[in-house]
Amino acid sequence: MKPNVQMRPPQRKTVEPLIRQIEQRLQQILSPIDGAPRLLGEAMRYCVLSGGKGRRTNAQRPKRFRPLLCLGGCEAVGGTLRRALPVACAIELIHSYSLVHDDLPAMDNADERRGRPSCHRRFGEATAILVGDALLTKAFELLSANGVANARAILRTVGEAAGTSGLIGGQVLDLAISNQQSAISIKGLEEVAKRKTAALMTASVMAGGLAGEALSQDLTRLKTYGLRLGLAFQLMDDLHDQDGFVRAMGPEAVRRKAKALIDQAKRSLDPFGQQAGVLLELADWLAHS
Ligand code: GRG
Repeated sequence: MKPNVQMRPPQRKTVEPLIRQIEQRLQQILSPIDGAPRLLGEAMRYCVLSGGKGRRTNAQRPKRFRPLLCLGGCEAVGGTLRRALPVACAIELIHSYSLVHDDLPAMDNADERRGRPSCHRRFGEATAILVGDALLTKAFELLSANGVANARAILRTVGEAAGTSGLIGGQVLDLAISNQQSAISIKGLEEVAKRKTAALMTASVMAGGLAGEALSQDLTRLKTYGLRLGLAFQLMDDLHDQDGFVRAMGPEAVRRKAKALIDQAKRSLDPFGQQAGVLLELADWLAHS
């Protein structure tokens, strides 16, 4: 059984006000939800929002890591954070959908998520499937709304990361690997991590850059940062869970690899100077999580 040790949410000073803004905007987006039957709205809010009833500790609250990456990407290129906020929240809805579906009996069959009953345990399986569908759909509605700069490029970037070459493809590979009897290769683990974890994180930071009207060379830098940080995130997550890479490589090698990737991710931000403050802070948080 996996130990229930989770990474704590980032709490440093620059990031805290951003988390508050993300929480407020998610509240606005999800209450009320146009046309949603009462039960569907309630279940969507239960899965996404931090507050409400439940026995969550601070460490079990959603970290909002992907929306923070998005706001950080926008800040790095000198964009206005306000313009990236709907994009950041849309990506958090996609992340939340993937967790709801990942917990389903046909996938990970998890009874708990973030310290309280998973969506299907609380609302039933059919509702949980529809909650995931509704969150994913809502995200694309937000991304295509008026006022989002570079909306077409953002839609494509996020769509690719959520789809067959990203989250969904990664989940299918992961399920296939879990069904094999043989030991998992490090290469196989990396392929899954790139798709399941790094793809949406990379898209988050790039979408922030696009919302901030980044130049193409800056987008390439953000992409490099996202890929490195995303892989490091999975390594750190596995260290907490003593799973995946830790079983294949051992904890010390995993820690060394994560540290090297985080250092490389930070170096790819050098050209942004102090404007990359949030992205640097997120990298430091991950290194010490
Ligand atoms: C069902 C399409 C589909 C995809 C599922 C996200 C996912 C793919 C599976 C969840 C299991 C897992 C270990 C994924 C790797 C990414 C990861 C570490 C997710 C957890 O993200 P955190 O730590 O969660 O940011 P919070 O709760 O803070 O939002």
